[in-house]
Amino acid sequence: MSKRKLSNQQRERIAKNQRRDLTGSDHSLVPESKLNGLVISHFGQQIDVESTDSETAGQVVRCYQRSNLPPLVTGDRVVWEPGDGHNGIIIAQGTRKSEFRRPVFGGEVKPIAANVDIVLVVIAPIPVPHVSLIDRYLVAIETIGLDAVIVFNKSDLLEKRDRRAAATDLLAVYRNLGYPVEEVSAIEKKGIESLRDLLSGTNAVLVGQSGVGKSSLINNLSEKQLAATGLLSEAHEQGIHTTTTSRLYHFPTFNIIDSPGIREFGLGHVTESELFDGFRELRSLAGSCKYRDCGHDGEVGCALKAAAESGEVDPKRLSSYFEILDSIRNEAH
Ligand SMILES: Nc1nc2c(ncn2[C@@H]2O[C@H](COP(=O)(O)OP(=O)(O)O)[C@@H](O)[C@H]2O)c(=O)[nH]1
Ligand SMILES: [Mg+2]
Ligand SMILES: [Zn+2]
Repeated sequence: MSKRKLSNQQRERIAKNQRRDLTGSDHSLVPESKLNGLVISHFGQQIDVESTDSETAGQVVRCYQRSNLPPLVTGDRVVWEPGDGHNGIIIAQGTRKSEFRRPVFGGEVKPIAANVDIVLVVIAPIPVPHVSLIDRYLVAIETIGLDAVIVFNKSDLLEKRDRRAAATDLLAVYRNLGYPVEEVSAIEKKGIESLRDLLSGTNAVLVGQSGVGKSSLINNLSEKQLAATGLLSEAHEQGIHTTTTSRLYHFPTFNIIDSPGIREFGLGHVTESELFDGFRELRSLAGSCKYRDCGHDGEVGCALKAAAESGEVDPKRLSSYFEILDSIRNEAH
């Protein structure tokens, strides 16, 4: 996608054209000089907007947003106007069908992608996955009502037997819960076809720790290099941040948003009852404890304790639930 400025000729043609309004508002309300667009990426004050109007569709123009608009994110539908020179100005935001959020330090909630319907939680043998991080993502996804898929990348690194065993155990937990699990290798292009099929017709966002291979997956889903990838630092086995902002990529049958890697994922905006519901296997146990105010902390007649003992609920998931519960209680103070 090249950044080109709209020629005067194009602008005139645009002005003459009847346009679709993708923000869902009344067509007649969009004045003629205005264009529909899609936020592709965001760098501080500057936002790359791709025109979605037929005449200029696909062209990306760097824009600023009117100060009365809320913060915009990748995937937002907008109405914009070509300005002087290279830049444009965003004058309206379309309604969001969905918004994938994560809180940043200090408890502030920050959306990272709009209008997505599926979230790919990417994990890998290295960096070693944290169950509680996976579960935090799943709670955030369940709370918003989006579909979650676990993508286990770098399957080429599973030659070592202990690593293979650990991965099998971990993935079994999520498979048993009914989450789709895709084992892939971006580098060896394994499992890529199946991932492509699963993505068909969706707007997806990739999330997960830095260094798991999100950008590499984007590059290997297509035939050409699209996203910058980072080298894993040998010493820390953590990814070097090369993706610093979310960016949307178009594929023939789907769209996918690459997001920057994160080390921590808080859930400041999630309530205790949302957390409970975010663990799908716990939902059916709501209200089944003997005491209404059960703290699920070893109390007599606790349904969670019983479910863990009978094997109905995975003990790893239950301890992850408690760990997150503790952290949201602490974040609330
Ligand atoms: N062995 C192996 N390495 C991979 C694979 N996918 C990505 N990597 C490496 O992991 C590192 C981080 O990849 P990157 O895509 O930047 O991760 P991101 O931070 O999640 O976007 C790079 O050195 C990649 O070459 C894979 O399938 N197998
Ligand atoms: Mg990246
Ligand atoms: Zn209980």
